[in-house]
Amino acid sequence: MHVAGPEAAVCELVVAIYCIKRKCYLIRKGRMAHKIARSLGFVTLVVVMVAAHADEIKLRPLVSGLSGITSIANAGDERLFIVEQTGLVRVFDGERLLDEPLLDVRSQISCCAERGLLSLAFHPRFKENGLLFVCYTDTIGRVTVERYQIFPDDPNRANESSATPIMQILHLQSGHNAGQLAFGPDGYLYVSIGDGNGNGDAENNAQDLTRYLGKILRIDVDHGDPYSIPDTNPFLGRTEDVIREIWAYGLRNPWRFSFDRKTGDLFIADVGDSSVEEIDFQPAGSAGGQNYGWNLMEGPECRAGKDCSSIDPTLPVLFYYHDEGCAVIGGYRYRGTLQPSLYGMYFYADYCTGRILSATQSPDGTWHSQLAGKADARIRTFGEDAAGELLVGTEDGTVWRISTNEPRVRSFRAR
Ligand SMILES: [Ca+2]
Repeated sequence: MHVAGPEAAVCELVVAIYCIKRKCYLIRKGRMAHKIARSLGFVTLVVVMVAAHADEIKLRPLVSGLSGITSIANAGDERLFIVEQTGLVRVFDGERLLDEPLLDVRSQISCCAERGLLSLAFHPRFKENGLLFVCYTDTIGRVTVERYQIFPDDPNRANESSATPIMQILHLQSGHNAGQLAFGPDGYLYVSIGDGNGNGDAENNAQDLTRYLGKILRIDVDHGDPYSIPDTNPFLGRTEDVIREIWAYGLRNPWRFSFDRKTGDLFIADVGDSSVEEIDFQPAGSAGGQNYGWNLMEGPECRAGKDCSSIDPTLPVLFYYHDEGCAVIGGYRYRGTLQPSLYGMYFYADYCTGRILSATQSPDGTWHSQLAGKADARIRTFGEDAAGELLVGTEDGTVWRISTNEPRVRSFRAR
């Protein structure tokens, strides 16, 4: 697969302009045009156009008119499943937005601010077993993971009577629910849970291995009732009373995380407190157990008044300060085929500024970001379609496709 470097974006269009008797002509045939014009004795002006940015992207609206979008998922086919924070999962079948939702949990949730219906993940063998998982804040404030099964004779409807609670974690504060679900390349379900409070994690949940909050959890939903703990979970062998579901800890509000569909690497976007937004990286094959530092550290720095010498933190690979935004929204590493110049880049965004950044890894292992584009609406989430093309979901209820130069695509509006 071709991996484009920054140089791939330099546009080598050369335009020759020549003038005869006050009439000017423009030849777009590149360097040859310039040569011909000059050989004829014309005065030429050569304009070399360089793309304004190495990998500038455009957002093309695909579906609009929905309510605030928190998550976009695919089930391995042409459909997109769009999660509305207020409790509906809407179905875009590739041609139109269906009137009937896949699922309606409006009566089961508390909403909104940072609560509500937060994400959706299809089982890796969804085509065979029809299982899907949602995460929402329930009416008493528990971050809840629930399993549903699709109707065998209606693949666009989940059977609400199949609802099976998987996990309910009490989370009394309205902020920092996180609530991302994603299956890893190991087939286990990963769940992100925020630190549970907005005051610098005053209860020290994120560093406490006896609490669920401020963590990424990993569970096996194919065994046990309702799940089992994978026997390779990092804290399984501890004799202390630790939460055995914990995969990684020291997180504040890991609102969105994703796996690289090609390599299995894990990218965690942890929303910062008063100063730093960060992206954490975990290579595929990691044994887990990373401490990402919160609430002793924020980004790469030890927080004022904290003693960071007691921990061995895994530092973020990317971070930015609040003069450039307010809250990081994690995206995906692009592995599609329609935008070859973007291949291998990790995309993420800032909620307040709408800035979309693309990150690449240097041969020495360090990561670097560049501005790739900007949304006029507040970005809540990214998504991937089945082919790995990237989508953006915004607070105004629009799903956008990320593209570079493709022609304008047809867009649809919810009724
Ligand atoms: Ca951190």
